[in-house]
Amino acid sequence: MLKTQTHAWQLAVVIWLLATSSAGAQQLQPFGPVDIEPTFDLFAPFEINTFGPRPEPNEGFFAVYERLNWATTTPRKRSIGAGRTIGAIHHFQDPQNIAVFPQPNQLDDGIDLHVPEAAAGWGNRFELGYVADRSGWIVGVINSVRQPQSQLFGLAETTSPIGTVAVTFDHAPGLLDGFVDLRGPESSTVGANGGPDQFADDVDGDGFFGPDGQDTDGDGVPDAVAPTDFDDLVSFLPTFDSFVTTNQTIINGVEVMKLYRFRPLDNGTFFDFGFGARLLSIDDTFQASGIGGTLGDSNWTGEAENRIIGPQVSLRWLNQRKRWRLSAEGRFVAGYNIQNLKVHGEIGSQLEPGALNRPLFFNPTTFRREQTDDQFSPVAELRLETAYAVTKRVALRVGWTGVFVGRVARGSRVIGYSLPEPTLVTGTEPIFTNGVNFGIEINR
Ligand SMILES: [Ca+2]
Ligand SMILES: [Ca+2]
Ligand SMILES: [Ca+2]
Repeated sequence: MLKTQTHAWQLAVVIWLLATSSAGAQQLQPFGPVDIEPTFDLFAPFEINTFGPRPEPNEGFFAVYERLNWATTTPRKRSIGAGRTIGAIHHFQDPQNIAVFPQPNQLDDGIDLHVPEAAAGWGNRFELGYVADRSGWIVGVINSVRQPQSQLFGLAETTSPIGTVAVTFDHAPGLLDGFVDLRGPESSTVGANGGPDQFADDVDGDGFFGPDGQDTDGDGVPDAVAPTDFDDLVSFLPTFDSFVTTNQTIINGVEVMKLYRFRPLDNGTFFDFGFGARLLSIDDTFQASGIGGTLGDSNWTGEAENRIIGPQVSLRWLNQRKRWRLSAEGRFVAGYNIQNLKVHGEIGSQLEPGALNRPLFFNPTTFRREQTDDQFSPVAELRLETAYAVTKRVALRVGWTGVFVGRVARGSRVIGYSLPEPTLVTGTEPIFTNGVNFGIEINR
């Protein structure tokens, strides 16, 4: 993105230099001779012409700087595994802290469905250009509208040895099976009040304790070597003690347009028509990180870079009433979206195969997948603004901007929730970003 911004600035500076170089303007002006001189009367008083024809709108070089505060729609939620019966839910509800044994349970929802709500982010918008003899050029740059937002699930201090926050992953049967240790005898010296005793629990009650032997004297503690009792295996859920998700959307853009200004109407109304090209960049990143539980520690990231480029047309309506000016402007881009998609992370970095309360055969797994995809992504933008002329050349501006973009890839949606390795899935959705802008304009 830095490269795009740098190019945009270089382009803007070159155009500015070409236009302001009085010696070179006549020869180097690529779009026909423009016989205008730079204006320096920034502080000339605003003139209200009450006689004769209305003054023409400002011509010459202009510059606009605005702060943006925009919010972008949250990625759509997905129904992964909803209603599917997998694994087991476990909990310590009993006041004596006696484990309730895992039972197959209906899982209606998963953490992967919960992308943090959208938050407004700050950014900048710059516009440079000129209008002379009712035609001109404009270069616009949108710079880093960042919208980070995170959400924490679960408790930092948990009472369950097998996690408190479940994430719905698809996986082969048996992948998450393991021996559980949630209880021990009352006499246990390790676990208090019948809690975990570091021997696998005898889930099926036949006196054999998973891999830990047989209880021959009935005291609830295995005391003799015996073959592993695989009937004591349970299916764990993918769980963590605590879990954090973060979503960030960064928007950048640059546009270059040729402007034509229609002859003003008598009531102070005039129209600008523009056509040119636009590059809009939407980088969306979703990160998830889980600690503890049956799959600790795990993290995975979905990144979706959207580079939308295409021809742009614009139409701007303005109405000037003394010092106040109202304007409405629509822009449309027939955009081609080149998407760069990535999924990467690590699952179960703390896993030790064979450990109690963990999947028996699951090893720590790292993964990385990348893919590109192309889409047609139309962009429609609407700006509503009002400006107040402080002097003849300087005005303060406030307004609203809404941008609709079709077929955008989102970071949270490229992640395919399967184990042992998450996959990459393609898919797009429209997004809408909007918010306020305010700033200063010089000779616009
Ligand atoms: Ca036990
Ligand atoms: Ca058993
Ligand atoms: Ca015993």
